[in-house]
Amino acid sequence: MSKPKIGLSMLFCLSEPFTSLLKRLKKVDVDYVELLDEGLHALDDTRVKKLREIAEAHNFEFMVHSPFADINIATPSPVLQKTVFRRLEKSIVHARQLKSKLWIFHPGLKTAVTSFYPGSDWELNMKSVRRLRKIATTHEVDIAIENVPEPFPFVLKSVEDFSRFFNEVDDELNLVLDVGHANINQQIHAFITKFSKKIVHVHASDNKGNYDAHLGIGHGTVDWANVAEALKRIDFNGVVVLESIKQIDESLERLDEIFG
Ligand SMILES: [Mn+2]
Repeated sequence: MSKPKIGLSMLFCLSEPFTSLLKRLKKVDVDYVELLDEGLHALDDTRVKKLREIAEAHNFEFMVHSPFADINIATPSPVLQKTVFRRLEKSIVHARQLKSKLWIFHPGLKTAVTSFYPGSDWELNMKSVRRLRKIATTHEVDIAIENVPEPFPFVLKSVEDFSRFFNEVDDELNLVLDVGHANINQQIHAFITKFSKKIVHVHASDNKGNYDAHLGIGHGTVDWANVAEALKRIDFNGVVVLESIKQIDESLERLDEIFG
């Protein structure tokens, strides 16, 4: 069985300007880089061109994490829905131009009016996911949905939520397993077992089970040897992307040891 490939999310430098991201990319020592189309690193045509040049020169492949700040695919507001989709489609187009292996997105969120319209959040989320799938198919980009952490009001968080979701979504949508997020739900193994055929990509960061701290690998309560064992059991052969915001070099080494 092939061992998981290790990648690096540039989340740890999201507070730095785009020029600094470019400098860092010239020095990374991984085969896969996950970019965040967000904040100071939001993509545009000029940036995509520069990123492609670096990726070709340094021989790595990109994955793109969709915008996530104030992006709610389950918004009940038609005008916001329109804006959100304009933004997300632009992101998918840029992912395509970057030859991105995958475009990763979060489920929608409940709002202040959700309780007045029971079930509407679920329906809106489902409708938007189908719409995203269509857009992604048009642009020939692979997309996958990520499990997200407590205490945020996402429509889908637990294994139970995702089971119902995947049963209803009636297509081949896959899952990005965020180990740190699942650690907060205490469902790491439940996610891996239940969605053994769906997990195509893994986000790795540590935390102490209380909040999504994105700590270095080994600095929280995640039992990484166990995670590696479980992923081996399901024949996972996607990329394990480091999503810590501290101890980057040390965490990359640890991932190499754990998954190597
Ligand atoms: Mn993540």
